[in-house]
Amino acid sequence: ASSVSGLARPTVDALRAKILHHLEYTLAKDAGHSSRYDWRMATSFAIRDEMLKPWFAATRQTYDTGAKRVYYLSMEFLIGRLLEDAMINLGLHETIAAALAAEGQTLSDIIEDEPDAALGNGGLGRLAACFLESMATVGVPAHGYGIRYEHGLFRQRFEGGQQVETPEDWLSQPHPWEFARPEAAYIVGFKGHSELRRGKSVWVPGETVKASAYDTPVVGWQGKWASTLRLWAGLPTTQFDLERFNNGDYTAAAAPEALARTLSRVLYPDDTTPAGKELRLKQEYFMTSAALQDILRRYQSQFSTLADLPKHVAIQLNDTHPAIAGPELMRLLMDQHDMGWDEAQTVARATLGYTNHTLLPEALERWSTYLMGSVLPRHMEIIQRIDEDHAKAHKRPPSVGIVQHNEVKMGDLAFIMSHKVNGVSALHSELVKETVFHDLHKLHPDRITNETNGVTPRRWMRLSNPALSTLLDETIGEGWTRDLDHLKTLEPFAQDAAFREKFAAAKRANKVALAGWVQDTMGIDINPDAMFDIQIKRLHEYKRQLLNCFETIALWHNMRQTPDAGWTPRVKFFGGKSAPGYFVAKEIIHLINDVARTINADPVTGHLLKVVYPPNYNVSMAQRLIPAADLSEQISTAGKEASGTGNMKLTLNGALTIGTLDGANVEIRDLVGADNFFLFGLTADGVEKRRKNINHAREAIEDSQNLRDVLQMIVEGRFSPEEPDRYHGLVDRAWHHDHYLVAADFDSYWEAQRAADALYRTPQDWNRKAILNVARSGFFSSDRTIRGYMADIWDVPSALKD
Ligand code: DL6
Repeated sequence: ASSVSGLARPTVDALRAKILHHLEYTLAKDAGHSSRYDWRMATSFAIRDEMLKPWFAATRQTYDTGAKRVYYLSMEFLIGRLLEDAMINLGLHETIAAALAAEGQTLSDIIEDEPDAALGNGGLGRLAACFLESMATVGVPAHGYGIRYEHGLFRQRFEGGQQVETPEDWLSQPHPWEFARPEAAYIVGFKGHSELRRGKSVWVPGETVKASAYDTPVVGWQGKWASTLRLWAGLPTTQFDLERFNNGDYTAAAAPEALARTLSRVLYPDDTTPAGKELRLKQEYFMTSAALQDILRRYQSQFSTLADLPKHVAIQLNDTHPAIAGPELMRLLMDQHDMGWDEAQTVARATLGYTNHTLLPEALERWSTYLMGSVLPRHMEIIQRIDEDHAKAHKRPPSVGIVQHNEVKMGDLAFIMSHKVNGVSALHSELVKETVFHDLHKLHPDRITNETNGVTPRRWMRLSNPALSTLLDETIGEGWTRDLDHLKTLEPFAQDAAFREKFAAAKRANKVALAGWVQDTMGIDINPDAMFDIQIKRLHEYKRQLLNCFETIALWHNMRQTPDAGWTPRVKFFGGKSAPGYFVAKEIIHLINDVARTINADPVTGHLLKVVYPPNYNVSMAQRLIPAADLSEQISTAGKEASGTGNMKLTLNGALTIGTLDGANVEIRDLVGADNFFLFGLTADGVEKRRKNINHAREAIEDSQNLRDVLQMIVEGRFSPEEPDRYHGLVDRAWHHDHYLVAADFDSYWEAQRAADALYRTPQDWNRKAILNVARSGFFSSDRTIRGYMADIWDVPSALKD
């Protein structure tokens, strides 16, 4: 068997020659007349060549050893830029920089030229991207399956402070990392009907499309292993209608292609509400069916008995979006491979695992039985029979049932068809048992498990924070990059004044760089010695950007009244997009921008407070903001944030957290120590209790002079003088429909913020705590998370020898 081992690294000259070769022979460009795009493409191809060795070796070893494979099915992969990530994992960063410099090119300019691959909305998609990299680092034979959306997450800009969406077009330039695999193509059907032929159900689809594969290799740290991201594009199954075209009916001739391409045209721009629309269901089935057909084809090329599928294959469902995998795998096993019902169900369940990422009831998908029955008639039959079987096998309460009130509950389907169901933080997994899957958990008490999320330290430290990475290397060695637990050895340095100074210098350098970027791109002058207070995430009511915005207003108001009261200067950063149709979230964006405009123009507080909301937050912007953060805002209503991963990235990069006991904040606080975390707010239990008092918001507002002042200023049009009643609706909701308990938590948040202010004024203490945050954040590596899935869910060992 071939084995995957360390890489022989090319020299500067060899890489320079490779880049020139690609410039000439792949791009047909002369070095003297090449644009930045040409240099980026040539550099990417040169790096891609280096990825092939570990990729081939990992593939060969997996075939040769018959190792068990993991398939991660996800409608989202928020991968961001790939060039720098690949260079860093292959250890080629300096070599490439030197090779390009020899050609008069600057690596950082070339890196900046790459568009972000934004095939995801937020945490769920970014987690999938971290997992692919961690599986490649830990040595898991793995494929990620998703959709090759032509338009990823929309671009956000602000017009008069309001979010405006424009299409994202990352594929308008060729994507250098992918390999088209036209030979890997599968027919996916929709609609039609199911009929009995010789006692067997047969689906006769009314529409078909072809799913065609594109592969992107993902190399792990030091190129010891690689995983594959296989994305599907929609193509027509019928040939181009030349006759129609020749008759001048160009639209009809192009219709089948347009229809098929619709499936991979756009990423669904929401991560919290079920689309309820046919296209979304079709997209989910398209990806899932193509992936399962591909998995079975690969399996059968190696093994003969489909009953052994779970011995060799583990399939993980990233949320309910691919939950149709249960009935689809059964359909393929029964209708195409003649397996019996019971065996197909047992095999499918033993193969599938399901990760739940939300407790928000509106985000647990449900499809009307009408839609499911018309788009996927055969699957509807299978779902109904799975449900009947489950009902027969268990004395279940009336609340349990996949099909209820003319709806298919995809969460229940995913649960029933998986051998393991996991939450994504300790608190979330417990709440999953108590709430969304309360009854199913009672029937299957061993099914729910926890795998706390993690983030890859390669991208989220080594790539994005070279200043701190270098300091870590010098202080504790480079081992942390592969084993983030090594950070523990940093702990004693928190007491070392000389180290604290170096640590502070690294943070300051990152802040200076961010301040320069803010000045260049937004024309806002900010003080790098002010506290950088950062809230970056999707705009959602439960994440409570509104609470932060109210506190900003209160702070400004207080500063104006006593500008000489020794305030800690702050810069409040916001970053994030709202779903296009989410009115309330868009209104909050508008308010934050109006508040920023007002505060940033105030000469009285200019040296004390600034508000910065750069548009179009994405992975690359996160890489810029996170290393420069002093304070990490993790302020969701307790019980609502499943885990969070931004909270982990910020902790790892030495920010202190101000947060509620929600999601993975709980574990962060336990690990870094309660003294090194600014806690505030109601607990998940407390939230439930407080909601029972229907006057909770009014009472809290009446008790808080600060909050009353804030609401008064907003309602008077202080931040929107051109339209004084702009936020009347928002203020009315704050008084009467405060579902996320902004008012109830306001005073406690204010106090915690003032504690942060006080600590920041003694930098020795702040830095000591920040260092302890870094030193104790090793647990939040996605390598640890992946090892958890391998042991608890997939039953897969590492393919790497060491
Ligand atoms: O597990 C990844 C990520 C968590 O860190 C976030 O807390 C959670 O909100 C997010 N969930 C989703 C699912 N939304 N829907 N559907 O994005 O998952």
